[in-house]
Amino acid sequence: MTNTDSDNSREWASQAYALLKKRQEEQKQELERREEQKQELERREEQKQELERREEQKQELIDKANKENIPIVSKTIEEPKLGEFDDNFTWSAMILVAQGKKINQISIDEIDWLTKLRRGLEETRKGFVTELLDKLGDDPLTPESLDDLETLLIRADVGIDSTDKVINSLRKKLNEEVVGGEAGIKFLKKELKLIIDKPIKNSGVDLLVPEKGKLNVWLLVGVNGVGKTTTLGKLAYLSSRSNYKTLIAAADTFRAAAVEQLKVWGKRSNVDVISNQSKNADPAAVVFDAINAAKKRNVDLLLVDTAGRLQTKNNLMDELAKIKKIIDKKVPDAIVESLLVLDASQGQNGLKQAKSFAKSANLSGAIITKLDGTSRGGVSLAVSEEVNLPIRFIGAGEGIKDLRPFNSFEFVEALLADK
Ligand SMILES: Nc1nc2c(ncn2[C@@H]2O[C@H](COP(=O)(O)OP(=O)(O)OP(=O)(O)O)[C@@H](O)[C@H]2O)c(=O)[nH]1
Ligand SMILES: [Mg+2]
Repeated sequence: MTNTDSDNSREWASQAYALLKKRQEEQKQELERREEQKQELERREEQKQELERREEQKQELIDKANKENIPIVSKTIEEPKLGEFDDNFTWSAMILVAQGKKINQISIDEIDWLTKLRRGLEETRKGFVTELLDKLGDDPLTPESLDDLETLLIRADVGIDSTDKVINSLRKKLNEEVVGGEAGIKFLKKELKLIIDKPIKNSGVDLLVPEKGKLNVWLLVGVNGVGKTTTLGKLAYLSSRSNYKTLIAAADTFRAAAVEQLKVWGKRSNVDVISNQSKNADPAAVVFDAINAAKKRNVDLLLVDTAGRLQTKNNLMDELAKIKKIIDKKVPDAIVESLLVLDASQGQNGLKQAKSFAKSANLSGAIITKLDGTSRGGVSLAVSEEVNLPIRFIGAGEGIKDLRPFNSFEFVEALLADK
């Protein structure tokens, strides 16, 4: 081998080595790549199995919930906690017992609500009962104390008609017998309850619930800002919690943010919202779509949110009439409720609204909102007496659980609670 040959061989060997090294490097990388791929596949398989396992668990829970009638609602809603053993608890428990509840039937939810109701009516009570009790003392009622009571009732927005009714009954009783302070309050409670109960009795329905096996359509109507959308959100929660298949129709197409507001409420209670995002969409067309969806999905309760204000050329009542017409045409056997939402804090103004809606909107009931923190809770009585509307629900707060079916006993007890 010559020197040149030797140099060439060395060069060749070096190139071969470099090549082999490169090939080995590539093989190593290929192996690493395959290993990674394998691991990725395994990871995905594990994830898939995990998802399937969770899905199975979820289905099991749903089946179990359905079987045992346990409501399935979003976990994000905070459950009320048992507070102190205080005056609020004692009063609430006593109200439940007075209605025939057994100790083991009492829930924290109920105590929580009654506490809210009593607290909510505090302002109304302050300017009314507290003063009344101060004036009455332990002495028997006199014609003068009746005059005081009359003023107080009017001031609490109870309305002239209801006030007249109560005062006349009390006067009649006074003519017949001596009535002490405590007996006077008891009689007052009875009279107020009679006034509130009358339209409820007349309607033939003590407690408004969706009728199973039929499509129930509840329209929420009222002027702007009274709490229609919030109330609808709370109703959706109550309804889905009670295992009614529920759907929401976003028929307030006037206010741009209304649909988003409803979707947030829908999400909280796992209820779908049917909407049409396009500008100036026709509310009746949204209701049309919602009814189609409701029929397809076998919905029990369709909740319809409506606008509180429209462009001036459109009339609120015309729009409501159009919505009603669509419902009557598409589902003539649906059970339709037109519920007027009233903001208690608007007092006599709210009463005026109720009267004008009642004239043209063919209402079947009322929902009183914002009873928390107003001194005008007495307006509920005026709605019953002067507009003859059964009160179906009351709201006392902005939370999802701050709405309950109306219970006249609880309401009057909270209104006239003596502390
Ligand atoms: N404190 C209190 N606030 C309430 C209650 N119900 C509703 N609200 C508040 O009232 C405001 C108006 O409520 P909405 O539900 O938007 O009223 P709306 O009638 O749908 O209003 P429009 O769609 O504009 O006609 C909101 O800030 C609610 O949080 C209640 O019971 N108590
Ligand atoms: Mg609204």
